[in-house]
Amino acid sequence: NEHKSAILWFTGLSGAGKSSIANAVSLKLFDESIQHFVLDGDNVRHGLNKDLGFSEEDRKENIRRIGEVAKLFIDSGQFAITAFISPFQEDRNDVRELVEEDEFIEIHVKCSLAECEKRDPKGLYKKVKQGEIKNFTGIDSPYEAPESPEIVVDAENDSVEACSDQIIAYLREQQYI
Ligand code: GGZ
Repeated sequence: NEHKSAILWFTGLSGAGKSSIANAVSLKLFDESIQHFVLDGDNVRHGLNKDLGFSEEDRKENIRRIGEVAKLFIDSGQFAITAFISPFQEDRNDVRELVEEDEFIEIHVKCSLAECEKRDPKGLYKKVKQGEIKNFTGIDSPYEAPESPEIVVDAENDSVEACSDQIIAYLREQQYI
């Protein structure tokens, strides 16, 4: 289908809902036959980036490689949807610089740490409390919220469905799709 491709760059805390919302957006694009691919921890951190951990340096390299892969998808005419914490503004800015100005859409999946800890979908915050995981984002590793994201979704109060609708509406308004 006719569209202008871009990177939909999700950023937010662990448990905020990045992957769920990214997958909901993916379903909606699929329904309209719009080519795209979702990059997330499951298909990147276990393969291409399995040599990387969660130190500041490794997170930086993680994001750099994901940015380069996302750019390849744009070059192939597809949307790249990325769902990583990507905690540092500088690293996200570096990815923005890789592509044309209108090809990077930064999406803040906003949800408070308290709510993420309460949801704890993978039991990771519990493990952090028990001292089993170190350098966890939001606890003992920093998260820098986006300074000027194209989109902010309120993942604390709005449903996955509503957040994904908001993103699709943006893509229509800005005439990407
Ligand atoms: C943050 C961690 C950590 C630490 C393991 N800090 O909720 P999840 O499980 O599925 O998402 C988190 C994922 C974060 O990987 P990213 O590649 O998105 O991070 S970054 O962009 O900062 O490079 C979490 C799990 O991996 N996880 N240890 N210490 N999240």
